[in-house]
Amino acid sequence: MSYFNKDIETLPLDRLRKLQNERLQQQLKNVYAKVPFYKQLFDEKGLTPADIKGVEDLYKLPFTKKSALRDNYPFGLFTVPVSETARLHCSSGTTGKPIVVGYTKNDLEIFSEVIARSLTAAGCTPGMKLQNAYGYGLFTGGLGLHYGAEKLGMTVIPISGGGTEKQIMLLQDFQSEAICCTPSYALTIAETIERKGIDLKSMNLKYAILGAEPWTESVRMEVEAKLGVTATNIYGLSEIIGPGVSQEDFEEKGTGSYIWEDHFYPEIVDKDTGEPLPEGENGVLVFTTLTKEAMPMIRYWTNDITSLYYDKSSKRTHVKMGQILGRSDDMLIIRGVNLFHTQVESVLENFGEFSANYQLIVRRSGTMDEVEVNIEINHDLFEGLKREASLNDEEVLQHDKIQYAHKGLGKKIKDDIGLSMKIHLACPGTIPRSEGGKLNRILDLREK
Ligand code: DLL
Repeated sequence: MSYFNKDIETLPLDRLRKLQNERLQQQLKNVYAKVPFYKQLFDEKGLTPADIKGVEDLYKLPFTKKSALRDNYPFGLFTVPVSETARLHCSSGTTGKPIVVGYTKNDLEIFSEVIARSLTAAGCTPGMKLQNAYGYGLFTGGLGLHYGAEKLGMTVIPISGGGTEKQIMLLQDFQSEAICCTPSYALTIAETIERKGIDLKSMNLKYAILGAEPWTESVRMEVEAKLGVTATNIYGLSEIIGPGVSQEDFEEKGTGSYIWEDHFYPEIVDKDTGEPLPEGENGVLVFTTLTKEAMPMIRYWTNDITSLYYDKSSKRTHVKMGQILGRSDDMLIIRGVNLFHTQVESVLENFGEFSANYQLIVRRSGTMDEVEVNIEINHDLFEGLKREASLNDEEVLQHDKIQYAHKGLGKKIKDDIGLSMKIHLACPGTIPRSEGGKLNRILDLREK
């Protein structure tokens, strides 16, 4: 196992807790003194920072939600004058104004440190070239990965998202060993390489660091096979720091991502009651930043649904989180059934006849909500059937083999998820792809 900061990454749990508690007390004193929003939260509960002795007392404090950032737009949650910040980033809100986050020089140091740890866990080493295909600009992905990779000693290729042909050209010409981008964009690049018949031997890619949107094992398998890489998950959110809040280790793929908890203390709580949930249970992920200076967050309600657990078999002591199952706010409720699009993705994993590209379209018909799964046929199967039986596109869609899988998929969705969904089969390459940014898998056409 490789570390960027072995002492901290393997710190025994009792010492990690002690460090967290010291940092938490300092942090709470700071926000109480400097941010009226937080002082009010404490006052309303009749609490002072001295009442929170350590992380085990955090449950006494209320949550901070995204609305707090909106209400205090743009700089109302900062502990320092804007002139003392070194950088500002934004994340798109669901409506209206963006969410603004600020960093002091020290915050940027920590940002780079957690990214350097993450890239090391992903398999990267100093001297490797990282093609950074996360968007540069207000989004935290581009610059976040950029400075962290430099801190690790990598050579960064700041290509940003999009421009797939150029991405592929540089992968070949520069022989980049690692790429970072959204999983859906990695699929776009992989499919383009396949379509153009480019030999993977002309490239030197070994690692892909994918995040910023939910993805599943089937996407991992497809990206790994088509790009010849080991793909790991990077997670984060602007409000907490950006990417690098947690990262999967490439030697422990599929067992969860380490949360760098000396900086970000996580909790899992019930999405309805807010009560803390035990290790292993799914609920809303909540973070308290322990070291952030410019814009600390206390019990920030991420809306992301996952679980936490300590992997006793690992040398790293920090807690692991599972894949993000979805967001509590983009969770669909269809005829009373809670639905995350990743549930449909998990069913699709069983059907090699289809590609990993799909979209869920939600419509209201009378008083009933209906979900349609728009799914592409696997490219090789499609072309194979076309060639073998000299069929046109429409005839391939009607082919027995495809119709059989179509019925099977409908039944398995009904059995596994408890909902009947309409399935619409599409030709390869016809469902929208990521152009470098996040991909929205759900098209909700219901009137709000
Ligand atoms: O997406 C930061 C980031 C950049 C993470 C690059 C990873 C790589 P925001 O734009 O603020 O920040 O969006 C944060 O994206 O609350 C999750 O819902 C989702 N998200 C981020 N990473 C993952 C992931 C960046 N690995 C929101 N898996 C978060 C699932 C993710 N969802």
